[in-house]
Amino acid sequence: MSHALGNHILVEFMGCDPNIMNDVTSIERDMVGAAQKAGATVINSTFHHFSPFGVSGVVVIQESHLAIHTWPEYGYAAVDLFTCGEMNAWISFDFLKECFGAKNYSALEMKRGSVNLLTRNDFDITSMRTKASEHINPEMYTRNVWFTDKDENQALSLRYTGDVFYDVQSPFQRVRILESQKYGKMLTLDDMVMTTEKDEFHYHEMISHPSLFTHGNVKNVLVIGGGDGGTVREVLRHPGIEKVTMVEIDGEVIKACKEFLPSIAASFDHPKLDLRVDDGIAYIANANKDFYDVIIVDGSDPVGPAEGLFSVSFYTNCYNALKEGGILVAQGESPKFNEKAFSELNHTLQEIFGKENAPVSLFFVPTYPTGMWSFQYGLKGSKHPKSVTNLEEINAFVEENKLKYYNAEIHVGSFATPNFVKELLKK
Ligand code: SPD
Repeated sequence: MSHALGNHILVEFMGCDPNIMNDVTSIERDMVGAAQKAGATVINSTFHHFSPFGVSGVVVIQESHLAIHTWPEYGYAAVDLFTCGEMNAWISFDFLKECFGAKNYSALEMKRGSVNLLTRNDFDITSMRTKASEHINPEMYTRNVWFTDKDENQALSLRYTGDVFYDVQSPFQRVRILESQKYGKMLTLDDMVMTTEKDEFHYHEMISHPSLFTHGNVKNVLVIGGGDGGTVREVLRHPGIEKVTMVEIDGEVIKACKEFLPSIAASFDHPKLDLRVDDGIAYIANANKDFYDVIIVDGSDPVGPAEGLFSVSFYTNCYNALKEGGILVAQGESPKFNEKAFSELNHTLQEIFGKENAPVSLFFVPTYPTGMWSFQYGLKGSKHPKSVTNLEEINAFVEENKLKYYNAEIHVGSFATPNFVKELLKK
């Protein structure tokens, strides 16, 4: 048989463990491990997870590359093992078969670059190869693992270290703490970014302070959701508040954040906090009438356990539980990412609180898809957040608490709506 430059094994792994097929971290580790097991020198790895399912990635090795695409819903992985030189790619094959728990497989081996069909150019690359190898440190290969939060048409990807600090499938959702390169540790629920160490203040300051300063005399607050603790941390900065009740459905979220995001989960031991692990939807259905000054709904997106946080009955119950003059503020989705959920929620609030009593505030979150996000209000009284007069008090509070996003100008400005948003809000 004539000599070839490379050897290409095209592998079909079938009947693989679907959880492994959807786990970008373990696939990256196994693919790098497969290369190393066969004696290859790893240069770089790039892996992406696609929500809701699937992983794609490449390990570049000095001897060529290993690549993978997975379809967890079929327990299937398409793998390419392309090698040059002496490396035995069948060692990588055996290793991956084991790691993925493949029940069946097929493999097609192909020689690439038959030398008797090629004409060799007349230049010497030996010195270049020696020089290149001086720059390679096999212990320090570059990892390029990406977490992608997306729908069918748009995505936001964050590069992360590949390290997983927490990964638990709770009765409600998959709860993970990963570490992003740019924004530090982050909480993800079912493949969606919830919060990160370095930009959480955008969200948590803006969900809390505008309603509290608009009301002006808040004593009793209810927070539904908010398991990472950032919202109650901000609310509890207001000294006049007497009691904050927080109802989070998933104890795993609280546990994960207490351990790995302590700067966000900073106030769970506060004496004014009544922390309950319970279903917020059932809680508000049975709550006292005319009881709370402010209700904050810090929920996830309208899929999975948070779906009910977007329903008419839920907001009707919130309305009833608010005192006269009370304010509701809810995580309102994005007018650029999920327009439908955004406008439907506002229409619901207009229906329950009145057309003029459902304002929207817009703010930026770099780690949410499109970066443009909203909080939506229900006002059970005539005080509109745009017309706050206590601007000096706000700025003194901002100064004292060293806030990083919210201030008096942002308070007023965030309630200005671009024309395309006005269109979305029209009924
Ligand atoms: N797509 C993200 C929706 C925001 C959900 N809430 C975040 C929790 C922060 N406390």
